[in-house]
Amino acid sequence: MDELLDRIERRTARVGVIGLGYVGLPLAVEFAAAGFRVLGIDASEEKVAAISRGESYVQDVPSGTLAPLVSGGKLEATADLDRLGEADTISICVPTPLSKTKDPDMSFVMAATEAVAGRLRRSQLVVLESTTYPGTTEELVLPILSRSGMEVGRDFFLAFSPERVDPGNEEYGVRNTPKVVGGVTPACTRLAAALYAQAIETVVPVSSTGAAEMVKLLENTFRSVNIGLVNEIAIMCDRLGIEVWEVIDAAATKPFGFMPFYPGPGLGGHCIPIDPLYLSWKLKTLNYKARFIELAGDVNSQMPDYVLSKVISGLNRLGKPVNGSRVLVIGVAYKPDIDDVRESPALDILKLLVKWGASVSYHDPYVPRLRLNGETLESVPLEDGRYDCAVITTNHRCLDYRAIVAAFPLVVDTRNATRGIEGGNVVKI
Ligand code: SAJ
Repeated sequence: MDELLDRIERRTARVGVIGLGYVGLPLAVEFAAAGFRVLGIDASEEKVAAISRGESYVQDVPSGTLAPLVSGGKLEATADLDRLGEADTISICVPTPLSKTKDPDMSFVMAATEAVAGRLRRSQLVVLESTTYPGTTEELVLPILSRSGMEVGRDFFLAFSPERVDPGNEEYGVRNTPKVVGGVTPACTRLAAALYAQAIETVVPVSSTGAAEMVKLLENTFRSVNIGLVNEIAIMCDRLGIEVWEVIDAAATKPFGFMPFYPGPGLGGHCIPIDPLYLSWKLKTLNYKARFIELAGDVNSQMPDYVLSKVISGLNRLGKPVNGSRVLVIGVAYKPDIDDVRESPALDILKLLVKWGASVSYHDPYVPRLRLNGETLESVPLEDGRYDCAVITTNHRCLDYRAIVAAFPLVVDTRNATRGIEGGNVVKI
C-alpha cells in the first residue's frame, strides 16, 4: 500500500478511467490537469478517436482544455482493455440505467469489472463511481475481483465514490465539488481519498462502500421526493384556486428550514428519475417498500397528464377541441439551457398531444431534432405562426417569453417562465 500511496502523492501513478462520458471524461481531464498520466478507456472507437484528436464531445469539457493534455501526453484514450494492467488506479464511470422492467441494469458495471478482474495486478486501486444500489461494490464487484486469489486491502484495493457531475453547471465542476469516498477496508479508503485529493479540493471519507453508495442515493432521492411533493402542492393549489408559484416564492423568504423546489411537467434527466429506483429495488429484495420513492414516482409521472388537462381546458375555453388544434411545445430538453432530452417529460407531452389528435410541433434552440414515435422531428422557428396553443415545457433563458405571450392565443406555462408578464391568455400549472 505504501508504495502505491507514494506514487499517488507524487502523482507518478498511472490513473485509469473506464467510461469516457459526461462523468469519466471530465474526471480524466481533471487528473491529467493535476499532472497524472491518464489512460482513458472506452468501448467507443469514435470517442477514442475524438479524444486522440483533442476534440471534446462533452459539453462541460472544452476542446481547448482537452487538446493540450492529449498533445502533452498527459491524457491518452484507448479501446484496448488489455492496457488496464498499465494503470495503478482505475475509476469505473460506466452507465447504470434501468432495464425495460425498471430494474437496475448492471450489465455495464459487470462488463467493466470483468475487464478489470482479467488484468488485475498487485497494488492496483479500483474505484466504482457509477450510481448504484447499496451493496453493489461488495456483493457484485468484490467477488469478481477476488477470483484472482488476491486479498482486498492487502494485495489490491477497492472503494466506491459517487459521481456528482451536474452537466451544464457553470459554478460546480469536478474540481470544486466535494468527493465522497468509502473503501472496503481502511487502507482502501485511505488510498481512494489520497487519489481524489490530488485533483479535487475536498474529499469526504466515509466508513464503508455502502455508506458512500447510499450518500448519492440520498442526494437524488431527496430531490425526487421534494419535486414530487411540490408537484402535488401545485395540484392542490389548482383545486384551491391559489397560484402555487406565488406561494413558493413567499415560502422561500423563510431564511431557515425551507428549500424551494418548483412544479414542472414531470421528472427528466438520467439521474433523478432513475437513481431512487435503484434504492427502492434493493429494499424490495429486503422485503421493505420504499413508500416515499414510489409515491414521488407516481406523482411525478402523472404530471404530463396534468399538463395535458391544462391544454384541454384552455383550448376548450377558446371553443377549440384538442383534436385538430395546432400546438407548439417550447423547450424539450429535460432542464433549462442544456441539450439533453433523456427522460424529458416534454417527450411524454408531445406523445399525449399526438394521441389526442393535435397537430404538434416543437421549438428548442438546443435540440435541432429529436426522435419521437419512430419519427424524426425538427425544431421549428418560433415565428412559424398559426398555432392555437403553445406549451412551455422547458424555460431556456435565451427565449423571449414576452414575445411568446404576445404571439399565441393560449400559452400553457409549466415553468413560470412568463413570471411578471401580463396576459389573459396564459395558463400556469
Ligand atoms: N425539476 C423540477 N423541479 C425542481 C427541480 C428539478 O421539476 O425544483 C426537474 C427538472 O426540470 C428535471 C428533473 O427534475 O427534469 C431533474 O432536475 P435536476 O435539477 O435534479 O437536474 P439533474 O437531473 O441534472 O440532476 C443533477 C444531479 N447531479 C448528480 O446526480 C451528480 C443532482 O444530484 C443535482 O442536484 C442536480 O443535477 C442539480 O442540482 O442541478
